[in-house]
Amino acid sequence: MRNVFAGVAIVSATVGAYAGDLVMHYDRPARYFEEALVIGNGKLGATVYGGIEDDRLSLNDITLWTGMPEKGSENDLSGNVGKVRRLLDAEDYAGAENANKSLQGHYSENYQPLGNLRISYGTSGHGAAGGFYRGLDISEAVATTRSQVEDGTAYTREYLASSPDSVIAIRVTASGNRPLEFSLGFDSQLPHEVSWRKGSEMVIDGYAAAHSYPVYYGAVPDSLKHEYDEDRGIRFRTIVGVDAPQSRIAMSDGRLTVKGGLEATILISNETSFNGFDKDPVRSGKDYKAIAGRNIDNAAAKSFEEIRSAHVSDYKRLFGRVSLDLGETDRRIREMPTDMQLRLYTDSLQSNPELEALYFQFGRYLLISSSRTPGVPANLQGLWNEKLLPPWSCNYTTNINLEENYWPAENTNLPELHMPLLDFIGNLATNGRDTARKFYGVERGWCLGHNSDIWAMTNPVGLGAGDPMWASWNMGGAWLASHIWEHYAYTLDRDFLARYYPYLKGAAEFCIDWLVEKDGVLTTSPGTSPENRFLLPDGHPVATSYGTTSDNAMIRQCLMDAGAAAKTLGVDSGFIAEADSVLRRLAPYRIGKKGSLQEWWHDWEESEPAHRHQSHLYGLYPGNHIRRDSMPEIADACHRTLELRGPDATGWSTGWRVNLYSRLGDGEMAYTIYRRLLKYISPDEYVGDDAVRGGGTYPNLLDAHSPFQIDGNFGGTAGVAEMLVQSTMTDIYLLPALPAQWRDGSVAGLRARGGFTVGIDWKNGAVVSATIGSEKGGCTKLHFNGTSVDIELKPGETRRINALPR
Ligand code: FUC
Repeated sequence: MRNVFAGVAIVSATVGAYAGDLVMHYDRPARYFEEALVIGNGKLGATVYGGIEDDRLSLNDITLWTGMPEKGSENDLSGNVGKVRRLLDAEDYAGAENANKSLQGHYSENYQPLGNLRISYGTSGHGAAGGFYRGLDISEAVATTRSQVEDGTAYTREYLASSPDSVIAIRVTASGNRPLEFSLGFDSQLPHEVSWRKGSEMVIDGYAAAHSYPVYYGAVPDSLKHEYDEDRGIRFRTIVGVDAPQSRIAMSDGRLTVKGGLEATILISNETSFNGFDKDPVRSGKDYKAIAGRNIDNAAAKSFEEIRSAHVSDYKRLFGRVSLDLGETDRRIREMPTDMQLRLYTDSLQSNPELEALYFQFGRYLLISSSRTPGVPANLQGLWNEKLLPPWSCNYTTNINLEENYWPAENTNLPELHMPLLDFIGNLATNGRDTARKFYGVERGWCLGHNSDIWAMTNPVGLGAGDPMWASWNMGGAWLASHIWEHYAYTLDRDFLARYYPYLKGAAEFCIDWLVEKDGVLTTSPGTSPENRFLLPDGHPVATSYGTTSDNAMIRQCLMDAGAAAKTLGVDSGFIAEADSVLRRLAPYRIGKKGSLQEWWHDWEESEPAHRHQSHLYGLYPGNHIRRDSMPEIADACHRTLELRGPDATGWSTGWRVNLYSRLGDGEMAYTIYRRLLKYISPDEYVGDDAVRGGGTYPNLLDAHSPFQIDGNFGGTAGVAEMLVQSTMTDIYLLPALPAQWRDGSVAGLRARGGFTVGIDWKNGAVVSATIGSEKGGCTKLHFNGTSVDIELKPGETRRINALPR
């Protein structure tokens, strides 16, 4: 890796490298995944390497998973709950920890890579004589590679993933005298066959395993972790076609070659047979071959320009709703490649407000690119995965990661992109009834463990040997169901609430029936505090206990949200009364001997005081029942918890902490932690002495857990919005956690609870003017510059409020 400081002067002299503040740009092709640029239409996606002679797009379809629909648990294990509870009553925590493993079922399935499109320009002279450029313009969702050869010919490639046309389109152009010459090949780690269609289209038919195990499951060697079966599992068809009117196109040895002409368009379509979480993908699968064919035929009937312009306007309709200006970056810095900017930003105290705003907007770009498939939310890597055995199966982890993906959906004005998750909750609510009964003996409602997959698996994992600190947790339903109320709170969409309320109520009913009475209050038994452990007096670490603060917090929020939903809809008065009475009896928060929020029933020492999870702070964020105004001591204890956890964590944890500090009104710490999230991290396979590891941000601005997980990107984006606007159903707070570093700025298009859209212009840290709009009309109290104003808007009204000079 080059020394970035030495590179500053040289790079700033590169003409035209800077192309606007919403462009990521680089001066060389990607060598590693963590340098490559991701594009996606919410279903089909690619990681683009932009190689000069050999280009690679690693392809994904968000519906390509191993496995088959859930069959539910064969055994009823709920009889084991009593034993764990008895051991806990006897304070035999080590015994309870062991017994807790008897409440575990199978693991989730794995998300699979589709394959690679390899574009080989060979010796045809695409090699750069200088001026290599690789970039991703997130204001349009188009990636570009440009290179030049000696005779002045410039080659440009544009890559996009179109939602309106359901294809990936690549345009390759030569401007000069030297015509194009390249060949295309496809490879995949999945079983597949290549055939030809319509003379010059490459067709790849393949399938995923009917079952697989996670990479970390030691009982089965990696080579046996995938069970392939020609007659079971999700099928796919990929079609690659080229439109190059002035060229000769030929097929040989499984490759397409294109020679002559100055312009070519490559189209890729893909469809899988996945037809819903409960449908057999073979016997009741989608007509995937016909769909893949139709999509490429329709796109091939259009010019690249038509596909591009439909894509850009569709994308901008979503992306363009929010603008953010945090100030200007020094010209010499912003002309540097994005990875070098990130490194400089990490290694010095250099300010780079455009990079900070770019990271915020990149999270919105990623949500638009990965969350547009009904019932299939963005997974642990959004949708970009190259591995057959990806870290944590690239699945849905519900003790933080899946939910964090959706934190920016409402406040950064992308509510329709929340729907894949909200529909997925419906699938979980269906399967989770069986889990509630067979694992926990609870007859009402539904529940979910800490993992799920495209089949909406709900059981706790571990096969009887999983460590309870992560495997034995059943609050996934309670946590996820609060997203239903949040979507309503921001949109005031009553029809939505009426349709999804049963899932929220079902999650709450499970919680009510799972509670036990302990020392006169209600709490859970057994419970864990993801994924931390406490130390027994003999120093032994254990996770299984009764009465964990995070269980109580999630149940509290779930019952509050379910009650609010029932009241809004004017239904279920009996349930409202039941939820209210449980809320009154729920175990209260406690402050421990260190002044922090107590994580467990007893004030035990944590086995990892700097643990990445901080689930006991759930009520502060993403929940909203710990508030500085109504619970000041508890809020202070949350602050103390964060101080004790320290500044270093994984990407997602760091993103979470930005939001937590924002809720505490501590803009300086929120900003410090945001900078920490933007810490430069080297690609995982880079092995130089100067490699930087840990949680932060890779050169391509994807989040480093590490390895890559997308949740930190989304947490960071939500966190910036949270620093600028906070809201309840009755109040909106402007600039509640503005750091001194963002002295002057403006934001437009953020959303607030109560159905409002908010814009702010600020100077010297104070609001100069605010714009507040409402589609449905409503009242709120606007708090800014130490004062507050009551606002009432008619449907469709937007009002501008000028602040009096302070
Ligand atoms: C939880 C976290 C890990 C990781 C995994 C996907 O188990 O504790 O750090 O993010 O999910």
